[in-house]
Amino acid sequence: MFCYQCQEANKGKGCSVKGVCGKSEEVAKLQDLLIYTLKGISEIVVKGDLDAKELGEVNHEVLRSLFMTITNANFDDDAFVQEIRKMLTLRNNLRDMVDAANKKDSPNFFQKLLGLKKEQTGKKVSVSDLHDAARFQVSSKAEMLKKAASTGVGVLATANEDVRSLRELITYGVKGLAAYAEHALNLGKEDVTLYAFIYEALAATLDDQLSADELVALTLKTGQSGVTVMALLDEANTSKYGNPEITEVNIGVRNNPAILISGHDLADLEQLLEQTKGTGVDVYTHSEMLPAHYYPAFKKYDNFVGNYGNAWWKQLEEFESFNGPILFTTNCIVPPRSEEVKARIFTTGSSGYPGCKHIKADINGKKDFSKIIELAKRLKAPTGIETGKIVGGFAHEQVFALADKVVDAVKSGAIKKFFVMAGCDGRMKSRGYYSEFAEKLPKDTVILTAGCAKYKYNKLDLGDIGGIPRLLDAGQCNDSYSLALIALKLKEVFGLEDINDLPIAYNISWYEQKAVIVLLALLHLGVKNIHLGPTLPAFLSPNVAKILIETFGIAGIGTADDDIALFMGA
Ligand code: SF4
Ligand code: SF3
Repeated sequence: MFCYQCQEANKGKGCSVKGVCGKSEEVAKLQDLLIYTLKGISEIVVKGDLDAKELGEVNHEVLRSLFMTITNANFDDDAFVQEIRKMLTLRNNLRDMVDAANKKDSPNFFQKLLGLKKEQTGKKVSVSDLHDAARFQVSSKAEMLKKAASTGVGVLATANEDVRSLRELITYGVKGLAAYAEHALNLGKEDVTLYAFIYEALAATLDDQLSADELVALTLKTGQSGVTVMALLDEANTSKYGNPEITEVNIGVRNNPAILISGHDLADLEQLLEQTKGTGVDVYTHSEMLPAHYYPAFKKYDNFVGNYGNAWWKQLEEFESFNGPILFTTNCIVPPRSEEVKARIFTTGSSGYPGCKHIKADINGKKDFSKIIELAKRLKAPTGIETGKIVGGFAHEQVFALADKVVDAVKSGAIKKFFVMAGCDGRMKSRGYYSEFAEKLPKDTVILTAGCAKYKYNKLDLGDIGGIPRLLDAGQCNDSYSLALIALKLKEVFGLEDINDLPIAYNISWYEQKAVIVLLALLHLGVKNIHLGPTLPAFLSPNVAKILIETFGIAGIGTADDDIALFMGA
């Protein structure tokens, strides 16, 4: 195996035996083969000139497959074997469609099934001209593992380190994009241009004719789709659940049995709250589900008690003391170390863990959480680990409502600078930098945050500036979109030409591939001089890193004191 897609890649280079995340060699290989299959599907769609609008099931399964390969989302080898089989069947059907169009005979079975007209079924492309990714065939798990280990499949299949770096940067951005698109889809919103882009991007990663410059251009285009998908998800969330508003969230516990819901999927949370209401079972959010408390629609549930614990990487201890069942809707799962805790973990959507019960949706998208609720009733109430409240809900509409106050504070000099500190948290000790940075920032600065990065400083007493809290939490990592809208609004209010003329500095922490799409989206919006830490991605080759540094002013981090001095212009 070789994987270097996340910030915790072994020795800052890559995991080659077992993932630091706990991913086994087998799962890593199956993930590689799944991605390879998706690349083959993408090539057929692109070369066959198939219209993504007509590919409903394929589009949705491609999102799901990509999401399954995001760091800490799914560790279940059987789930990957099944998904590879499913995607190979869909891939072969697409190939048949293109083949049938070539032969100019009547629509084949699958075309009829998809209700496609003859002229929609693609252009002439010979199957023998297609890449191996569009043609290989395996069926058993052993065959899959053998294929995955062959040259040509994994990350190292691309020999040139710069081309490899760009291909992987695009692929990881596409993974993040797919995750956000799946959340939007779960709320009934989709944008076919995003599917078309995913096919274009993944097909391009197989194309040896593309120059490094063309791949750089595609990387920036990935950022453009990142903005589109975050806007789509924002619309999906706010049209269904209302605009996030200033909210105090309880971090203590009550004395009822309870379920802890983790991950990012609000549609799953809604179903869980509906099914637990009136049962005597409480619901707590974990990690990235915290911002759900900010949405008006979830405030009507009396059993929606508060947020338990901290960022994902502290879950081993915190799940022990929670005592009740845990439902993962997405990443980040840490392999449980005791059978007792494992028996309390359930997964749904793209997440999975071997031996943990996985809850699937029926054809109407309905999920039956009764087994989790029944288990909760038999278990003890959570043991409190913290008390008090934290405040959040500063997504775009809430901040716009405070715009006059914010603008006055900037004009009077009460606020000197904003710091966007969005992104992810992680296990590395070096991330203590972010707590120190937040704590040491001058008192006339405001932090804008989103994502699980916030857990490094959201329980510090940072105070306020004339009633405006010094830490404004917009929400989940995808709500970084809100931070971009806030920046664009300030640019408009201050009549500036360039977003980079605002008194906003970007000090972003990353871990997994959703942070990659957020970063690319910010670059697309023209944001420059983003500092990225705690380390630059292992998948950036020196030359690709140089392009990002020279074109966009991307930089790493130093010490908190030095960086504050640098940002404040001392
Ligand atoms: Fe290593 Fe990260 Fe890949 Fe896991 S996801 S195998 S920790 S690089
Ligand atoms: Fe966190 Fe996994 Fe990235 Fe959504 S939950 S930000 S790391």
